[in-house]
Amino acid sequence: MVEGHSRSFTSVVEVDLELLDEIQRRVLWLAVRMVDSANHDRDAGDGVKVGGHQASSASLVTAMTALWFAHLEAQDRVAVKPHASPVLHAINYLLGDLDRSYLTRLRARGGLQSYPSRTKDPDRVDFSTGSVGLGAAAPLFAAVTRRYVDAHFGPRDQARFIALIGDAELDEGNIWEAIADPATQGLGNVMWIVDFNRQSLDRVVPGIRIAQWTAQFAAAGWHVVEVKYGRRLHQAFQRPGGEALRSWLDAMPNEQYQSMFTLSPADLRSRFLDGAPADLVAHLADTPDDELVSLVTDLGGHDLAAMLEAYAECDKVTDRPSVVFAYTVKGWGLPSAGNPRNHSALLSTEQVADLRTATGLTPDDEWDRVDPASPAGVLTAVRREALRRDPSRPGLDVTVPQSTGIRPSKPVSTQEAFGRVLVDLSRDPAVSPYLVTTAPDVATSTNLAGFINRTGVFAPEERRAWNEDPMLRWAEGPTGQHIELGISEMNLFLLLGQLGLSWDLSGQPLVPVGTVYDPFVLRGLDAFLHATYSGARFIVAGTPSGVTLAPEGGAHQSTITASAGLELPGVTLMEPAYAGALDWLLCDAVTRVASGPAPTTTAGPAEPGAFYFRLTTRPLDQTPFDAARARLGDAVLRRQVLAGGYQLLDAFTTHPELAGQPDGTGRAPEVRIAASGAVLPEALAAAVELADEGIAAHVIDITSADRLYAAWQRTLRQGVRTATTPSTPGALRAAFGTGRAPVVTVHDASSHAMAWIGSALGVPQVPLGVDEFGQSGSVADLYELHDLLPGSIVNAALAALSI
Ligand SMILES: Cc1ncc(C[n+]2csc(CCOP(=O)(O)OP(=O)(O)O)c2C)c(N)n1
Ligand SMILES: [Mg+2]
Repeated sequence: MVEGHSRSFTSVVEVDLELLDEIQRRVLWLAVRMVDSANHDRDAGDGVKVGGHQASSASLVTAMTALWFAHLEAQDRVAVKPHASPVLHAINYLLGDLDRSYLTRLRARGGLQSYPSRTKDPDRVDFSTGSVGLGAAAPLFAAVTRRYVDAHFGPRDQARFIALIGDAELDEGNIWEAIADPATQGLGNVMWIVDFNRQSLDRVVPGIRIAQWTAQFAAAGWHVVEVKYGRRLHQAFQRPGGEALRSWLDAMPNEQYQSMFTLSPADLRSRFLDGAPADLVAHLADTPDDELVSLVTDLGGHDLAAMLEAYAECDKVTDRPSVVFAYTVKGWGLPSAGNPRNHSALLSTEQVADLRTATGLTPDDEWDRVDPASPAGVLTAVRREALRRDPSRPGLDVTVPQSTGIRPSKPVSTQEAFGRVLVDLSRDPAVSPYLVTTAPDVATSTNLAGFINRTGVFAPEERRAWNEDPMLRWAEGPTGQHIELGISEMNLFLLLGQLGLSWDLSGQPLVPVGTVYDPFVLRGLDAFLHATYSGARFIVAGTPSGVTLAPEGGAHQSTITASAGLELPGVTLMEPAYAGALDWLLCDAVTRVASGPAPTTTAGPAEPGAFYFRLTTRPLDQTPFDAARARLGDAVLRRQVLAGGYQLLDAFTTHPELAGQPDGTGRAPEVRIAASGAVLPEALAAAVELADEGIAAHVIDITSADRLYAAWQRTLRQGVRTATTPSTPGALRAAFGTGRAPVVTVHDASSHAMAWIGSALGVPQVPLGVDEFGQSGSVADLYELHDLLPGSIVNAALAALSI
């Protein structure tokens, strides 16, 4: 089959293996029947196949039964590969953590999710999985988080962070990015268990890859264990002539080995011995066909003792993470075992009936838990107690200031203001201990240096600084509050996601803040999604963004990130232009992250998830914001900034002559220019030009298109659901007023991101934005290329007035 070192089974396992075997048969049955029921007992009537993965589930039954019924402790956290979710639910059910009614509601609305979900499943799920590769890496970053939490807040009860992953998940690059990063080194409480069934979705994984993979793990500093053969094969190897059997098996390619599973016992013999040396053929001549089948398919991943021994061996290695390659059979114990087409194959009703009978069940008791009075029932009760956990507190009891009072007198960029506000918050003794920043090698270029100078860089042990840099004190040690990552945006979002779940997975809420070059948010987008789908709470600054990063050219200019931030569920996109607005928004986001999901703060009900600040390095004159502050007052302005937008410039205040007579005669035509972020100066300049042409142009600063859109959607949905006329949401009315003037939107991002505002207000709109790749140049060059200069905004306003 495949080369590599296999293990011996001499150590004593203090568990009753027969009991465990009885339980694993029940787990297999429940997992298979759950999928069967979802497909055959329910009819949604929509013609869409329900699906499910019986074979992928079966291959992890042994590993998972061994874990939950003989290895895990209450504090341990486990990620389960997406397609084994029925196994997890079956185990949770047997342990009393899931009501029986859910067993027939796999993949049904409000029922069990097809893939483990922290936020949507009713039972205990430590990590959401689904997009392969991410579930594997999540516990690794949860362990990074635990190491940080222990260093800063004192050690908690020890926990192991475990991932059960499919072998084809190792094709995902994020796996290798995760294990290569120095931040994940040395974590002895991490164990990955690879379900090494040598099959992916489409095929038998070609060739022999185990040697390459084990070498890659070892090179990254991991402890590698292979659980290759089961007890019967090991015994056979010990007998005279056994070495030939072992060499033959070790050398056999995956494809040949896998092809045996679908054959009759007699055919299997000839396939197995096809080309074999004469002494091996003779050696096996006396072994009956049936016995030969069970012998050559006896893999270690289905040997409970071998798996438990491997787990124990990993526990002994405390200075680095461990990976266990468990050789398994996809479809173990099922008629579809090893079949290359078994990934989504479902057992027939007859095959399910046979499995039911073989498990010792009838249709009357098929969904029952094990008899509590039986030895298996007693073991189950013991394990239920052993795994009981107290609920964690989701939020911090701290008062975060509403503002740091930043009032720059000179032009300043939002990126610089972000750095200054963070430094200020790090001086606040109530908030500071919980702030933790991270960046993928862009900490200094995204203005985190000030924070790092104050708090230091996190390292498990004190490290000597070899370079004394007067600008950046890169002091590394256990008290540092910045976690530096290599250039992997996947790792950034994976870490932010786990820092943002620290309240649950490490019993300590944190306020995580990440920074990333905005164009490369897309590089980590799937991990961003995974984090927010998992319910993580954090702040991320994408900076610099847009074509305003003019000299850097098209490869560094982000255009679709605003849309991504706006559309991602669980993420609130914010794009302020002025330092004062950024200060309020950032303090508010810190408050919301700190408070946890419960609505306990003065900031009102907490929004779910993450807060994404899209920032720039373009210094902006702050006087227009100061004028709006003077006009509206701090309280009103703050409320509107937080709600998503405010009127930055009222044309009738700056140009009273345009307002005409008190009776309305002589009033100038009106237009509203709504801009977000770096382009506000152009919007203001266009308003001046329009005033010269006798047009009253009001300027609205959109601080969060996302919040305005969400407010609009809420009123729309309410109208749709109750068949009533939707009202204009308060936040939009506050920013835009009640007039009917047309709108021009201006955004250093795809024009599409704010193209809905006209609809929301029921008025004509011309959306300006960046819909092509940019190139190098000055800001003015790029704004000219993409029609963002005042002249283009003026023309857009005239066009809007003529629609
Ligand atoms: C990122 C991503 N790409 C593709 C898929 C679709 N997919 C689901 S399982 C699978 C194959 C997984 O094979 P393996 O990890 O070996 O799991 P097995 O079913 O063999 O246990 C694929 C391609 C996915 N879920 N996520
Ligand atoms: Mg596989």
